[in-house]
Amino acid sequence: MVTVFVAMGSNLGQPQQQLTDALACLDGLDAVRVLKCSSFYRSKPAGPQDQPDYINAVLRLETTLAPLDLLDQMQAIETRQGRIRGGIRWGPRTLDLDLLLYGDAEITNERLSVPHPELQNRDFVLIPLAEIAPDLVIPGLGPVSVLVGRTRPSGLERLA
Ligand code: A4P
Ligand code: MG
Repeated sequence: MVTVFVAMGSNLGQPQQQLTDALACLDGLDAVRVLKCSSFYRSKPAGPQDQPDYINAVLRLETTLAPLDLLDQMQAIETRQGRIRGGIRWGPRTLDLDLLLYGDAEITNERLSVPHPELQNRDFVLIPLAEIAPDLVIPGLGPVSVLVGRTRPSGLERLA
C-alpha cells in the first residue's frame, strides 16, 4: 500500500457535486481506499481569468496501483464526468484530478511528473494538503508547512 495525495478541481457543471462524485468513484475502485478529504475551497482561477471560480480539495488515499495505472483510472473518471481535453491551457473544466504525491517517489516521464510541478505555487493545493497532512514533507521541496508560509494568498475561501 502506498499513500497518495490527489488534488481535485472543478469550475463547470456543479463543481461541488463533481468533487463529491469523483471521491466516490476513486473510493469505489478495488485497489484504492480514500482515507481523508480536505474541506472544499473556492479559489480564483490560475491561468485565464475569464472563467468561473474553482472548487478545490485534496484527498489522501492508499492504493496498490502503480502510478501510471492510477493515472489511467483518474483520467477515466475525468472523462466519465464530462471532461473535454484539448481546450486552452488551464481553461475551464468539469473535473481535474492531479496526482500530487505518490509515497515519497519522484517521477518524471512523458505522462507523469510527481510531485506535481505546480504544487508549490498554488495555495488551492497547499492549504488543503496541509489541512489533512500538516506534518507532510514533500520530496525535493520540504515541509508542507514551510511551503504554505511562502505562498502568496489569492483569496482562497474555505467552504462550510
Ligand atoms: N501529467 C503529468 N504529471 C501529472 C500529474 N502529476 N497528475 C500529465 C496528473 N497529470 C499529470 O493534463 C495534461 C497531462 O499532464 C496529462 O495527460 C498527464 O499525462 P490534463 O489534465 O489533460 O490537462 P490540464 O489539467 O489542463 O493541464 P495541466 O497543465 O496539468 O493543468 P493543471 O496543472 O492541472 O491546472 N485554478 C484554480 N483556482 N483551481 C484549479 O484547480 N486548475 C488548473 C489546471 C488551472 N487553474 C486552476 C485549477
Ligand atoms: Mg490536470
